[in-house]
Parts: sequence; structure tokens; C-alpha cells
Amino acid sequence: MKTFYNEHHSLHHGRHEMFRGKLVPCVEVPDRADFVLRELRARGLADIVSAPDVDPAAIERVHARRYVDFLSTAWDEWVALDPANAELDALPSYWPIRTFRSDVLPASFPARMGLFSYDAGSPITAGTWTAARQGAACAVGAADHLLQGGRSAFVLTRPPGHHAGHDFFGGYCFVNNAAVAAQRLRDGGLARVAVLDIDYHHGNGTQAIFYERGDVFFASVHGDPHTEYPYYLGYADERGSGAGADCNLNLPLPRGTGVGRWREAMATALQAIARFGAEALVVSLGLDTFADDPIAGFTLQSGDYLRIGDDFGATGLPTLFVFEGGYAVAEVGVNTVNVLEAFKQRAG
Ligand code: OKP
Ligand code: ZN
Repeated sequence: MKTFYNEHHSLHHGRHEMFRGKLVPCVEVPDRADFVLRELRARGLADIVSAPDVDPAAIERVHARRYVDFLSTAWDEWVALDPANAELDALPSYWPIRTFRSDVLPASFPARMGLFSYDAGSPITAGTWTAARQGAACAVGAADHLLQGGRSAFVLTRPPGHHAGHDFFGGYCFVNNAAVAAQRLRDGGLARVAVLDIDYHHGNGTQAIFYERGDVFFASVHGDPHTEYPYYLGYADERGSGAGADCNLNLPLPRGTGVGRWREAMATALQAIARFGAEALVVSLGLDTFADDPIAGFTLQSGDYLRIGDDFGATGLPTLFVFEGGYAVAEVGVNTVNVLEAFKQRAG
């Protein structure tokens, strides 16, 4: 399986996120991707390709132009506020919640930070835009590989993407790599594409991007948003609307869920995707379902990821894996490569 590796990922290196009234060290760190790359190499599975730079139009197929413009200049504007900001991460402090306007683009940079975000845990750093843009380049490269007849591909990038919406960042995500890939597959001629998100946290950004569309099915297995981030989306009654009615499937599970019940939910999602008639599958591959993950609550073990990879291989669908969460840094490489190796053994 080809790995489209974002060699610029560590240009995004946040120092702090806001958590319970304090700035705490970031959970989403460059080491995460480095451990995955190391494990691919150790197991002889490192067929690494780097993608050419991305046509901004491919990103703007799923993100608003004014949001992309904001991301591309955000760091410079942050430093322009005060040269001392160069030593700090940019975090938002104000948000236009209900009754405020979101059509006006304020001149104030801190005001625009809030307009284009939904939490205070996703710092923008000097290299965030370069890293995120290169991640999208990898997503496009991987999609093009499938369009040329490739059976599978892996996008190894960070920051992750599935919380990023049409015009907002949050949940450590800035550009929605899975959505960019799914849209690229559509634009390349596939009539129906599915995204299955198995990160512990609901992929609110991906869901929202495709919610009213009948050509991209979104399914997600995740921690129940009543108690788990991102809280405000990911409930079972969200089934799509308009042309997208019945093209959205959320399977929330309680904190503490183990592999048995988890795999039943994944089987339900795969059945729905087969019924939909998807011609290709994009997997938002989060590994924070792992028992020892520091910010999540399921109890999957390393060996379980082999069975999950096998389940994906059994679908027979061209499959594009996109790296999302997974914060047990020492184990994230083994867990990721277990999925990919078992997939390959089943699917060839
Ligand atoms: C991103 B992805 C931890 C608080 C949790 C946000 C979680 C984002 C998860 N200090 N804050 O889905 O893995
Ligand atoms: Zn997650």
C-alpha cells in the first residue's frame, strides 16, 4: 500500500491548548506521525510517496474561499498584532454564537479567529497552514492513485482533519483531509463515495460538509456526544437532509465500550455503505479508540486493530485511509500499521 506522507507535518507544532481554565501542553504532537512512519519502516511496509503541491481549487471544493484565505495569512496577522506573539501560539477568545452575525468579516484578527473556529484547543502556529495544505496535497495524491486503479492508499499526515468544517477549525483540525479526498474521488468520476469515520470523536466537520448531499455517504462510530467531545453533533437522529436524507449514519457508543460491541457497530456501518452502493471508501482512521488513549474512553487493544483491518479488506472496496487521532504515542504506530497490514493481507 502506498503511503502519501506529509513530510512537512512537524511544521505544525502547537505548544498549548486551553483545558479547564489552564493552558496545558498539546496532545496532538509531531511524534504521533513519526511513530507511524517508523513502524511502517520496521515492518517493511514503507512504500512512501510524497505528493506534489496541491491546487488550492481542490481544497476549495470543500472549504470556503474566505476560510482558506484566513488560514493562509493567520500566522502573519497574529504576529502583526504584536511581534512578541511570534513566541506564542494563536488561540481564539471570542465566538459569534447564536444571535451574532457571521456574514460580516471583521477587520480585527482576534474576531476572525473566533468566526472561523469552535474551540480553544486548536492552536495556530507558524507552520500550521503549510502543514495542513501539504496534508490536503497527500489526500489529493491518494485519491488520484485510487482513480488510476490503485486498490488502497494511506494518507499519513497531521494535524488531523475530521473536525474541520466548510469554514471552521477546531478539535486540532484545520483542513478536512478525508473530505478533500472524498470530493476528489467524486470529481474524478466516481458516482458514489462513502466516508467511514472510526476515530473516537465524532467527525462533525466531515458530516456537516456532506450532510445535504446524496453522493457522499457519511458513517461514524464514536463516543456518545452526550458525554464526549465534540458534544454538539454526532447523535443517532442525524440522518442527513434534502438530497442527503438517509445518507448519514451515526453510531454513538457509551464510554467504556469494548471491541465486541464496537465491531458490531462497524459492521452495521459497512452494511449501510454497501447498500448505498459506494464505489470507494475513505476511512477516517483515528486510533484513539485504544484502551490507553489519554483523551478517549473505549477499550480496544492493539491486536484488535488487526481484525479491524481485516474487516476493511473484506469489503472489496478501493479504500483510502486517512490518519486522524490517536494520542497514546508509543502505541499509535503499532495500532495504525496493524490495521493497514491486516487490510493488505485480506485485500491483496
Ligand atoms: C481530535 B481528534 C483534551 C481535551 C479534548 C479536543 C479533542 C479533539 C480530538 N485536553 N479536546 O478527533 O482525535
Ligand atoms: Zn479523536
